[in-house]
Formats: sequence, structure tokens, C-alpha cells
Amino acid sequence: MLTLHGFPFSNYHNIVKHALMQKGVPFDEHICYPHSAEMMAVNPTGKVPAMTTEQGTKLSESSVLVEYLEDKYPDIPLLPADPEARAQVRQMIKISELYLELPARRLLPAVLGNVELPAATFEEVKAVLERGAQAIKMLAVFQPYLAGSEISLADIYLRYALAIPKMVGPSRLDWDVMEAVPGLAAWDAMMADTDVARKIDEDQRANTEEFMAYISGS
Ligand SMILES: N[C@@H](CCC(=O)N[C@@H](CS)C(=O)NCC(=O)O)C(=O)O
Repeated sequence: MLTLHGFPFSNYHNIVKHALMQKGVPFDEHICYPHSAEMMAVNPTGKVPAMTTEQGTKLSESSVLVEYLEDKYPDIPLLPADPEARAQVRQMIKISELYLELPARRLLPAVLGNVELPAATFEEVKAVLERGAQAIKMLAVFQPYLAGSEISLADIYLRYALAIPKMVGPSRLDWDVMEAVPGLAAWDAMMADTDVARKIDEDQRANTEEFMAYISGS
């Protein structure tokens, strides 16, 4: 059986877990933390998540993993068939990663580790986040999903890419992504109101204590 390696507190882990569950692909969840010997054995970067496929191939990088799932298990598609529409879904995935998740992540040391960051970092992060939010505002159709009437990888990716912007925006930047993009809050509530999302959120809550212990020990 396919194995997903990582931990349920991780938003990147949950992108892949959500895609697996949405597609109904059976998998084992092997709980391990970044840079542990177990993780290094399956992912040379040591980051979460990684996957061992049914064939035994070890793969990493969340976007690569969800694309692999789409290639390997096409029965329940999460990308449109039309190449133009497929590219538009991938465009929203890329924007979610580069202009929302990654810049907001730069503030995690301040939030989780009480590290003092220079004011310029906050300004830089806010400028990139505003650009990401503006791009999603222009690209997403919310009918009711980002790319139209069917859920796609863009919806799954953005749901978890928003985790850190939602946390650091109001508390550190005096800015709220949920207000910056009309329709985003309703879409987010709709995405949360599914069996798959509820299970993932429940697993995340259950992993919080262990994850915090990992953070304080690392
Ligand atoms: N580009 C990677 C990012 C994964 C990532 O940053 N995962 C976090 C956990 S949410 C991690 O492993 N952090 C440890 C580190 O950055 O060394 C992906 O898309 O899978």
C-alpha cells in the first residue's frame, strides 16, 4: 500500500492527505517529523511530507506528490481534462505556494519561537501576501470552487496554504487574507464542511501536543 510520511499538524502533509482521501486512494500514514532518521530515509531534504508509492518509489514535494496521484489514480480527477483549464488550476496552486504559504512561513520563528524579526521582514512579507491575495481574487471564480463547479487540486492546495497567512496576518501584519479576497471566507467554510476536511482537522488537533513537543525539543 502507498505510504504517506509526515505528521498531521503539517499543512503540506495535509494537502497530500486531502488529495488521497478525496480520490479514495488507500494509504498508510507513517507519522514522523522533519529531519528525523525515518524522514531522511525517504526524503533527501528531510522535509514533510514524503511518499512511498505502491511500487516502492520514494517521492517528496507536495506539488509533485499530488501530481503523481493525479497521474496514477485518475478515476476521481482533481485536474480538469482541458489543458487550458488544467494550467489555470496549476497557476493557482503555484500562486498559493509562492505568494501566500511561503512568505507567511517566514514569520513562523516570530510566532512559534518568539524570535525577533526586523520590521523590514514584516513589510516584505505583507507586500508579497497582498500580491498573492490579489492574484487569487483575479483568478478564482468561486462557482463554488476556485476553478468552477468541480473541486480541484487548487482548492485543496489553497485550503492548507492559507493556514499560516490566516494565523500571522491579523496578529502580525494588521491584514487579513480572508477579507482581502471577496468570497474566500465562504469558500473556506464550504471546504471545511466536508468529511475529508473534518477528519484532517481532527487529526491535526490530535497531533498538536506531540508536534509542540517536537518543536520545543528541536
Ligand atoms: N516544498 C515543500 C515544503 C514542505 C515543508 O516546508 N514542510 C515543513 C513541515 S509543514 C517542514 O518539513 N519543515 C521543516 C524544514 O523546513 O526544515 C513541499 O511542498 O512539500
